Amino acid sequence: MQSLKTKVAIIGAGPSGLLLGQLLAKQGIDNIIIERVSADYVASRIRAGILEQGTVDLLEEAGVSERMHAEGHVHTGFEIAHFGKRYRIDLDKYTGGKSVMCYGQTEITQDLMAARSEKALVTYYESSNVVLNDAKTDNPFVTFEQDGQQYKLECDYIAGCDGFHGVSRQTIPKEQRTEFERVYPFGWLGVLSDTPPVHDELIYAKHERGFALASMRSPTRSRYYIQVPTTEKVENWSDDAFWDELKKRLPGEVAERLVTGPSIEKSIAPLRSFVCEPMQYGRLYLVGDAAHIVPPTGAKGLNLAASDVGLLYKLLCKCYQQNQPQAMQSYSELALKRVWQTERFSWWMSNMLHDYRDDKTSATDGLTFERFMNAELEFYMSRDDGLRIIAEQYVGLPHPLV
Ligand code: RFL
Ligand code: PHB
Repeated sequence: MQSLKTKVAIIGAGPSGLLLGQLLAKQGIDNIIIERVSADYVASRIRAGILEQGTVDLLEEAGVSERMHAEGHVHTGFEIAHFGKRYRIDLDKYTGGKSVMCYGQTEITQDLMAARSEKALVTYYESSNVVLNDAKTDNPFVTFEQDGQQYKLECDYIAGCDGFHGVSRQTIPKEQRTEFERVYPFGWLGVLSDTPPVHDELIYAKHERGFALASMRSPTRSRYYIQVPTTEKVENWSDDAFWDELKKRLPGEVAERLVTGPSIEKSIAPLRSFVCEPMQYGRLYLVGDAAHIVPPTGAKGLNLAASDVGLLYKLLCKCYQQNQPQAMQSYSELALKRVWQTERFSWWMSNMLHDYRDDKTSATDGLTFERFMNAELEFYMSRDDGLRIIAEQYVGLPHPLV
C-alpha cells in the first residue's frame, strides 16, 4: 500500500473536480484528484454548451479563460418558438447588460486538464475500487487502486465530484440522506455535426411533434436535440431520420435554412430532476452532479456544478487562509438554496416546452397538462415581465455569498 497525503482529496475529474482543483492550487491549497476513467475519455465527452457569467468568472479566476474568450461566443439573447411563432428573449435588455457564453464543456475540460498538467498537479486516472473512509471523523482517507498498485490517500477534506453514478453520495448512510427525484417521461436525442448553425442564437422550439433545440458549439459546428420517448433507441435513428424530424419541429423559415451533414456524435440522454440533502457528511462535500441533476432545458447542469465549486472553494479558502474551519459547516445549507431555485427553473422550462400529451405517469392527464403549459408559455411570452423572469434565470441567479 502506497501512502499519499494532501489537504483536499477530489473524487472525479469532470468539470467540477478539475475546476475545484485548479482554483485551490492557485491559492496554494494542495489537492489530488482520483478519476475512474482515462484522461482521453474524460476529455472527449460531449455535454453542455452554455455558460453563465458566474461560471465564466470562476474560469477566469482559475486562470483558464484565455481560449474561452478567444473561441467562445457571447450570446445576448435566445429564442423560444411556440408552435412556429418566434419570441426573442433579449438577455441584455432584461438583465441590465448580462449575457451567456457559448463554449462547450468538452473545451472547458480540455483547458482545465491542460492547466493541471502544466502545473504538474497530481491526478490518478483509471483508478478502481475508490473507497471513502472515515468521512465522519477528523482524519478521513481514500483508498484506491491503479495499475495493480494500492493507495491510501490521507486528507483533511473530501470533495465528492464524481457525478450522479459516483461513490461519494453512496458513502453517506442511506438513513442520513434524503433523495428527491422526478424522472421525465421522455429523453433528448442529440446530434453534433460539422455544419454551420441554423441561427446565430439558440432556438428552443415547442411543437406538436415534440420539443426541439437548435444549439451550437462554433460557427462551423452545430448541436441539435429532439424530444424522444424514453423507450427510444439511438440505433433506430439514422442521420436522415433525425434531420427530417428536426426540420418538422423548427419554425418553417428556420427549417428551410437548415444545413445537414453526417453526425459526429449521436446519443440519447434521459431527463431527470434530482437533489440529495444534505450535500455534506462530516468532512465529505458533494459537488455538482454527485448531489443534483437538472433536466437540460435551462442549460443549468454544468453551471450549477460551477456554483457549488465556487462556494466550496471560498469556504476552503476561509478555512485554510483565515483559520476558520467552522465556515465549512455552512456549505450544504448555502448550496441547497441555489440548487432548489435552479431545479425549479429547469423543471418549469421542461414542463412548458415539451409535449406531454402521451404522458401516463402524472396525476394530471397529459392532454390537460399540455393545455396548462401552453397557457403558461403564452402568458410569459406575451408580457415584458414574463420575458424578464426567464432572462434573469437563464443568465444565472447570483452565487451564494460567503
Ligand atoms: P461529471 O461530468 O459526471 O464528472 C464526474 C466524474 O467523476 C468520475 N467518477 C469517478 N471517479 C472516481 N471514482 C468513482 N467511483 C467515480 N465515479 C465517477 C466520472 O468518470 C467523471 O469523470 O460531473 P460534474 O463534474 O459534477 O459535472 C457536471 C456536468 O458534467 C453536468 O451537469 C452536465 O454535463 C449535464 N449535462 C448537460 N448540462 C447542460 O447544462 N447542458 C447540456 O446539454 C448537458 N448535456 C449533460 C448533458 C449530462 C450528461 N450526462 C451526465 C450523462 C448530456 C449528458 C449525456
Ligand atoms: C447544448 O448546446 O448542448 C445545450 C444548450 C442549451 C441547453 C441544453 C444543451 O439548454
